[in-house]
Amino acid sequence: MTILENAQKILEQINETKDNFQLALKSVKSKNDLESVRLMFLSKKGEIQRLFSVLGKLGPTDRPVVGAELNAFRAAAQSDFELVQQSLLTAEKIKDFDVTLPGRMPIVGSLHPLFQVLDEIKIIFTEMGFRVEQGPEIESDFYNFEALNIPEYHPSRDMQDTFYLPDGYVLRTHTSPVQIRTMENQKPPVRMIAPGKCFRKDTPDATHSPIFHQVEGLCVDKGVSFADLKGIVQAFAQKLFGQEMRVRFRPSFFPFTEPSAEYDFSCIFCKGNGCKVCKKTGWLEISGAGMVDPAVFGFVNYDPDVYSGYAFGMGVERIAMLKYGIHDIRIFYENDTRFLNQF
Ligand code: FA5
Repeated sequence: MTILENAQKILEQINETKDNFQLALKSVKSKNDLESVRLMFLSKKGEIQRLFSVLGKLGPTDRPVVGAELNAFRAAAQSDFELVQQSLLTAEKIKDFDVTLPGRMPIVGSLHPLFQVLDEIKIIFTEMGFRVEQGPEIESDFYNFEALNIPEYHPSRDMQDTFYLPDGYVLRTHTSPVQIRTMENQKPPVRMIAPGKCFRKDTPDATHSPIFHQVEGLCVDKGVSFADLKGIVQAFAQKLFGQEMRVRFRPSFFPFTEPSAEYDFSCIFCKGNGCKVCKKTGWLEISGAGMVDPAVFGFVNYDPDVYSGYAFGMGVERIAMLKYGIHDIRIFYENDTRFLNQF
């Protein structure tokens, strides 16, 4: 037989072996079948190796051509073999799967209690006709202080211990700057609330945290009075806590309201008798409030002879503490899942 005839013959044998291999692989039903295919075709004494051993009989021109064909066949055969092996393993695993085993419970998260309360607050106020506004947490000195009638070097700046940032910026100490931003962009009447994060260099204790949340409220229109403020606060407190919740107003001072007040909700822990949380007063301080100072209207071009308004800034953590009977504000931020899972 000539060298050329030899090459032709080996190529035919390769094709024949390919067909036989595919047939054998298709009929595999078990691990044993698969092992027989491996032994017959892919092992050291198998068909493919036997074909390699006759390569030596070929001349230098044919050997690389047939060799390449044989290498490609071996690689393809190996990969087809592994595919069948994998599907057998998977089928076996499914067969071994114990459907009577108890399932693993997925860990389901829930909204943080603070945000649950915040959602309730938003619903109550939107139902009473207030829009929800937002402002930046990094605020300019102008919006956080100046436009709220708190000039530089004025002692009232010390009321809120501030985190100062470069270039005249601060971490906002309250949500009141959103009053200014809203009035700059809207003509009266205005009825808005602005929930958000605030930052102060306050030493953490049971009722103070350096990061906390407030909900600002602002209502400006013709003929708005302090009685409207008291009415809205009382309505809000009773919608959130029920009819038995009592509210008290105390005189206070804020540079951006005149007159100014603070209001407290009755302490639900001791029913007003005095305890550790309310510092024996029977009340928990919730908010600053007052009638918008005419000087503030000056910054936003509202005519104080035509319009009047009230504003308030409530502490959300304090409200959530009352709502859920929590004695220490710090627990909101500890990420303790034993606490969070209860909500
Ligand atoms: C203010 O922040 C004023 N901007 C509120 C205001 C708005 C007055 C509009 C008038 C008109 P004050 O510093 O009192 O006020 O804070 C308001 C409320 O935020 C407090 O009553 C309290 O509930 C909450 N609060 C203040 N500091 C903290 C703190 N460190 N941790 C938790 N809550 C706080």
